[in-house]
Amino acid sequence: MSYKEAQKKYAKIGIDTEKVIKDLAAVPISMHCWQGDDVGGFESVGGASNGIQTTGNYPGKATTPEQLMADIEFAMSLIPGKHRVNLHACYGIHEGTVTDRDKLTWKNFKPWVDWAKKNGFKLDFNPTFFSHANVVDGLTLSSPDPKIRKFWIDHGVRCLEIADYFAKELNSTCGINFWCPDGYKDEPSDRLGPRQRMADSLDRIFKKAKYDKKRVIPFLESKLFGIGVESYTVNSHEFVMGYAQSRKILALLDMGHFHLTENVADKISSFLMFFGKVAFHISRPVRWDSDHVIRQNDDLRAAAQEIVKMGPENFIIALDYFDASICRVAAWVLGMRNMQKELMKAMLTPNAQLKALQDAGEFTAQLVLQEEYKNYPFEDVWAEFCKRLGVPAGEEWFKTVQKYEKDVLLKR
Ligand code: RNT
Ligand code: ZN
Repeated sequence: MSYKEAQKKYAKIGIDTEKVIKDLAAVPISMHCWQGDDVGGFESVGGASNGIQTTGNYPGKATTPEQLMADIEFAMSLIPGKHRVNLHACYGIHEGTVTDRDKLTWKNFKPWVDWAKKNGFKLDFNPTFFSHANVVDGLTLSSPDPKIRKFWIDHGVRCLEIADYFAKELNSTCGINFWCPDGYKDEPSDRLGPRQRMADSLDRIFKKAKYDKKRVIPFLESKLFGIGVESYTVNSHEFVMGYAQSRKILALLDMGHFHLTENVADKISSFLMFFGKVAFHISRPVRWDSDHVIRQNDDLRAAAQEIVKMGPENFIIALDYFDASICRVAAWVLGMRNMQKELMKAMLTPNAQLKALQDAGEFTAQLVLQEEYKNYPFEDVWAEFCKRLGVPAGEEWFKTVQKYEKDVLLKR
């Protein structure tokens, strides 16, 4: 089918494909720098640890800031639209000796800002509460040791100030996500104490840091469990909901941080009602929080449908996965495009009509049409979208990645 024919077919069910193309182009996705080097960062050669791990050793990963920047630029050239880049504090750039996390400043991120300006990217940020010797007995901000807590509080303060620098320099908002791995492998005797210490540490961070409250948007990420911390996670879903709600910050939903039979998409509308905005880590858990590359599966479809129905402008959409067993650049491009494809499919769904059927109790018609609309000619609209934004529409993008892999990645 041609785009013109698809446009007519969609018009019959009340969908304006021109508007969809325009609307989708305006949705920025925050692309995670950490897919490029297996959450390694530039502080040590140790790799990811403390509640986070990657599997695989596919060749060609970025090991310097220049390589990571080049790979991100290349990946972005195959993704339609203009997007954001999500950095972690462990990606600070150090001349000679490494500045420790409690002393990081904007200077460690100036090269990233210069690069972002040159490429027209906006930046988001994350303090890094893992892969560090000061994660003691699996704890950071909730440690019973005041010295350890202070180190991580100082880190949080520094990071909010770096986020403020990003926001000012790039004239944009900057989302900053707090994820702490804190938890216990086995049944703790005290479940309350670590949570009280966590809340106190977070309060101190937000109180001490100087940042523009309008432009810097902090959120706290909840989690069910991690490898090695199976019995107790300090920042559980309930803790995060309570903390974020009472302190007027946002809560972040990660698709891999719930029981696998839970419907994460169902949580979105409640979040939106009570927080106004939702921060989202788009990920794909396979049997556990494995952070596989996102696919066009039912979970992603359901999340995208909710995002579109609730208004994409109310979301901070950030990808969070890291597969070290396949070409990392391909993993970025595929995941970003899959996210956009599902958003487009959701925009091409006549949601008002389906809602009316629900409200009228017409459940048979609702089911039939929900299924039939899935087979509408989405790919023709997608191809037109890609054409207008100057990127390949189909799998030919992968040939370009293969060439980059041969010419650049495999020569590292
Ligand atoms: C870990 C969390 C967290 C990290 C990133 C690197 O389970 O999902 O968001 O993946 O901060
Ligand atoms: Zn996450």
